[in-house]
Amino acid sequence: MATSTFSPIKLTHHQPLHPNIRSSSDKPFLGSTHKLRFNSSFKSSSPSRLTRSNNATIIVAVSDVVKEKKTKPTASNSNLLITKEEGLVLYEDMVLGRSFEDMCAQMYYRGKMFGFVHLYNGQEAVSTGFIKLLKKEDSVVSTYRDHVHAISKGVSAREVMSELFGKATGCCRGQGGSMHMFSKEHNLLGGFAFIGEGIPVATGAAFTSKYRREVLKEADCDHVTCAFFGDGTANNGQFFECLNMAALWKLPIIFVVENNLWAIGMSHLRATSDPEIWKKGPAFGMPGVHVDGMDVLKVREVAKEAVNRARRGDGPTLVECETYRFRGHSLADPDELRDSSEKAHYSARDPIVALKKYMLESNLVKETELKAIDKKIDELLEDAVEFAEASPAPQRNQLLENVFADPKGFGIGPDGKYRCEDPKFTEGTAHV
Ligand SMILES: Cc1ncc(C[n+]2csc(CCOP(=O)(O)OP(=O)(O)O)c2C)c(N)n1
Ligand SMILES: [Mg+2]
Repeated sequence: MATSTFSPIKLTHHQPLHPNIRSSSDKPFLGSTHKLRFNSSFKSSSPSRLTRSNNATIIVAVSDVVKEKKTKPTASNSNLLITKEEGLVLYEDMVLGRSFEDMCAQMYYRGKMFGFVHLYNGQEAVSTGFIKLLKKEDSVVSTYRDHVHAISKGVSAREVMSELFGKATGCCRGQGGSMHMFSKEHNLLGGFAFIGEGIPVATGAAFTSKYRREVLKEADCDHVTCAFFGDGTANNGQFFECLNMAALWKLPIIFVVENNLWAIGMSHLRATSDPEIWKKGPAFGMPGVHVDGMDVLKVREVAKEAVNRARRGDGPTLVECETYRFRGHSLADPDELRDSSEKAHYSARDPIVALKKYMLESNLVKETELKAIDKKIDELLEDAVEFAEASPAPQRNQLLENVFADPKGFGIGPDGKYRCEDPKFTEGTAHV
């Protein structure tokens, strides 16, 4: 049994949680200053390592990686965590995500989109930190807060904006809308409106990769899946069922909890018996990691380890990213429940500002280079809006497509014939 190889969890520098369930602003929740680190015992569970790691402690949280690496005396820029090129990719992706959402808010308030729209502002370091490490063949499963995951995975801003406008050129031909971004081409396996719904889909995708590699003998199939979901969702039963299956079958999956401390208006501390979500990893026999989700470099370090672990065939990891959303739950939420001091605390830790500061202070880039990226993104988003605006609405009969795999699923009409055989039905003009 995989679980027998794990020894009890031992945390260092563990800060006790606030015992009360008052405002989470009383004290920083988990405190992103923890200095817990990956332990080498979790780097591989291949048989040889397993024997050696029997007495080792599974470590479960992270990481003042950036700070620690910076202090190492090395030549030139080699002490930095990223190269210039990597830094620019991260910066561009985060600014694109943020600016896309700001543009989306403008368009929503101008009546260009319908239904609920949930923005990702503030959480960009998580999407960018993980997804920019993935290959195209790797899968991402998101939630209803999915625009930025889609963009990080390579779906164009045009296609995402068009989808939001409900246009035929959207990534789901206008049939999905804000909460259901999907792209087969980019292995974006969906945004999901029901919380927790994506977790089993992600687990299935990870099972597919393992099945292809081990049963169908596709040796190069080392694809991994990242499942993103929130703190509130981590109280849902599907999460636990999938942790169990993923650990049992050593699936190549990373469960990424974006703990923004709130589930709509419900504080995480009030709703969860043990708010440290990462602890559930070791309980199921996989590493659990807590990371500062406002720091893209830290997220990326953790993500690298977890992705490599999955790719090597060593199994799943649970990563809890402590983050914050800078806007209300959805664009319909006046956001009156959260303390202004809490909001101020996290907005001072804006992940984009932090990365920019890091790159400038380490002389990795020049301000003009970053400004050029900002400008490029402004233009790209203007273009995305124009494209969405000018795109056609879907044909009415499209409503009947992609509902059932077998069109006979539409059933038999009052005339005793299959509805799908009536041309008016497929045109969308039949009375049903
Ligand atoms: C199965 C199900 N139950 C309830 C809801 C209503 N609901 C929508 S969002 C949400 C809170 C989710 O919070 P969290 O997982 O923390 O994600 P966040 O919105 O913070 O990103 C709930 C309960 C739902 N969408 N699906
Ligand atoms: Mg939440």
